[in-house]
Order: sequence, then C-alpha cells, then structure tokens
Amino acid sequence: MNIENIKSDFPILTQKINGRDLVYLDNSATSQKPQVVINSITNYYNTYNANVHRGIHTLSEKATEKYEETRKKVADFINAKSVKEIIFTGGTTESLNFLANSLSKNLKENDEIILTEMEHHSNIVPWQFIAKEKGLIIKYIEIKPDGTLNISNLEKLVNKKTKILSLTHISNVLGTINPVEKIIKRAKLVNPDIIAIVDVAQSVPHIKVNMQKLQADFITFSAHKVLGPTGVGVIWGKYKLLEKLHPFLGGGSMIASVTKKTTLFAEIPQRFEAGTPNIAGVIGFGVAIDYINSVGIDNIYKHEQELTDYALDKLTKLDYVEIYGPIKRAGIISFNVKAVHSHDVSAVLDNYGIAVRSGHHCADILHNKLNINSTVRASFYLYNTKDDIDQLVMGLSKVKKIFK
Ligand code: C6P
Repeated sequence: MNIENIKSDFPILTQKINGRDLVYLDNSATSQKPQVVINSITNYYNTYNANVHRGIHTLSEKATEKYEETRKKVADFINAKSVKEIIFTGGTTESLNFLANSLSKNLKENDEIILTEMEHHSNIVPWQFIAKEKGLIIKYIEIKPDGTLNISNLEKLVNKKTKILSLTHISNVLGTINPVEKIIKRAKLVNPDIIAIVDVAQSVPHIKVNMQKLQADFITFSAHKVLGPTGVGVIWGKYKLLEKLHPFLGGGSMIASVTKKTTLFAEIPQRFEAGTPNIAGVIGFGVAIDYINSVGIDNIYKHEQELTDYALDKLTKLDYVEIYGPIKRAGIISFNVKAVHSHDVSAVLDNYGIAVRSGHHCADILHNKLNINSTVRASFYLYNTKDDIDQLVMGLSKVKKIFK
C-alpha cells in the first residue's frame, strides 16, 4: 500500500486546520471520501439525475442500472448469496430500527432479547422502544474489565424465550473484536429459533466480513464509514427470513398493487425500499466499494493493525494517559488524559489540526460500566500514517503542559 498515493485521492486531507496539516483520526465517526466517490455523485446529478424503478426513459433506466449495480457490489463485498438479500436504508440506525420494528411483529409478552453492554445506542434504544410496547425483557452480555465480553455464562442467559440476539462485531469505543460466530453458534445450540443480528458498522470498513461464515441472520452497516456518502445504509438478511419479514415503511415503489382495502407487496428487496431512495448516495457507495477493492480490504486491515500497535506502544509510555480496552483490537483507541476532561483534550488537539472524537460515543452503558463519563477516541483508516500518531502524541504532551 502506497499511503502517500492513497492520501492524494482524498482532497480533504490536503487541508490545513488552524494552520496545521489536518490529522484526521475520527474515522469511526465517519470516513473521508476519495475524489472518485465525490465525482460519481456530481456526475449523477450533472448527467443522469432521475428517479429509479419508475420511469421508462433513458435517464431513469441509467439511474436504475447504476443503483442496482451497487446492490451487486455490496453483495459481492460481503459474500452474500444473492443481490436479493441486500436492502438499502438510510444508515445503520435506520437498519436497526427497521429490524426491531419488523421483527417485533412476531414477538409477545415476556419474550427475551439479548444485547451486550458495549452496543451503540442505535442497537439499544429501538429494542427498548419495542420492549416497552410489547412487554419484552432485555438482557445484556456483560463487559469484563479487559474490555472483552463475558460469554462464560452465555448458556445461562439464553433460553427458549430468547427470540433476538443483537450485538456489535467491533466496539466503536474499545475496538474489541467480538467472537460473533462463536457467540451465535453457542446461543443457537440452546435455542435454534433465535434470530441473530450483527451490527457490522465498525467492522465492514476494515475487515473482511463474509456472510457465509458469520452465522448471522441479519447484518447492518452504514456507507459513510466505508468511504461512501452519508444517508445510505444496508441490511443484509437471509432470504428465507426476508420472505417472512413485514416491511418497515409503506409507500411508493414497495407495492405490487393497492386497493382501498389492502396492498400486495412488490418482490424482495423492493418491498423493503419504500419511497425515493438516496440514489446519488447509493451510486457513490458503489464507487467507494470499488475503491476499497482496488486497495484490498486485507491490506487495509494489516495497515491499521500496524498503526494500532504503534499507537498503543507510544500511548502506553505516557504515564498521564489511561487507555481502555483489550490489547488485541481493531484500529480504535479510547483513552483519557488523567484529570482532564475529554472535551478539553480534543479542543487542544484541534488547535494542532488533530481531529479526534470526545464524549460517550453513543455508548453510555459501556462508559457507565467502566465508571467513566467520557473518553477521547482516536480511530484509524487506510490513509493514516505513523506520522499522524506522532502528531497525536505531540498534541497530548501539549495538553499535559496546559493542564499541569
Ligand atoms: N458510530 C461513532 O462515532 P449511523 O450513525 O446510523 O451511521 O451508525 C450508527 C452506529 C451503529 N453501530 C455502531 C457500532 C456505530 O459505531 C454507529 C455509529 C459513530 O462511533 C457515530 S455515533
């Protein structure tokens, strides 16, 4: 991987922030976009802007063809069996709300849902909504002090009333890579009827996610973390389960026919994509996948692992920095500078052009469990370099000086 060449594909990275070269370490929040992705969006609006799946005119047909090309690219990217298993949504949050709402139609009082203590709020709040409405019980797999999940008592947590197991592949705070295949297999040994959902929002941009291996029934992710535009998400679902799933949204383009009394649904996946979708975004996402494929997802992962090892080595040497999470992790490092609030740390870093996220990262339960209010988070992607990490370490020494 030639990082300098890669960097030059991302126009935003040549910017100066507060007079310094931008060091972008907030990739878990959203990734930057290569020029080819930006071009594909303007090209759509400049040359073939039209609605999809509707018009029998040249522009509409071209837009539909390009939109559907992305579905194929997504299916290949995650090794899905069929393009029919790919549903476009507005993002991971919408995907999870969709699944919670649609799956809840088959749930009844006292049915149980298992989540983990390291879920993003988007994999907690929608389940709490339906739990309240239907009288369901939510249980949590606990986090151990080392930032991994405690699955030693999994068989006690799961029972015949467990209907849903929904968990993240990679923690957006700790970078923990959860053994999801193992967890799902063990849970389904106790109750084969469990529906397993894996939130791969933080894994799909960085590691090979293979639907023939993952053991999941559904997965969810967002395009904007995978070099694509905002406002596009994905649900992959097993075709057999999609056939039984009630649509989340009703409206145009998801129907076969409508009478005054009832509606016949369109085929899958159209049935699940009501209304005009984010056409430009989906097309741009297809180009983002091409870009990732041209670099190679395994190369990206290897590069990020090198950066993570380098960063952990440098940060653990700073006695005023406390790091959270396991040693073996994805390219996400959350930490605190002792006695300094995370927002102050990120404000000082920003003065040096360094972008990190601070706060609870939409993971309150995790922070409460670790007994902390907030953390500073540095997260890496393919265009980051060891020099970026050296800049972060330099920035932290400035924080230390200011708040001594
Ligand atoms: N995490 C972060 O800074 P949306 O916002 O819908 O694209 O994705 C939600 C989401 C779901 N699951 C996980 C594991 C996530 O990390 C996120 C988004 C960002 O950590 C924004 S809060």
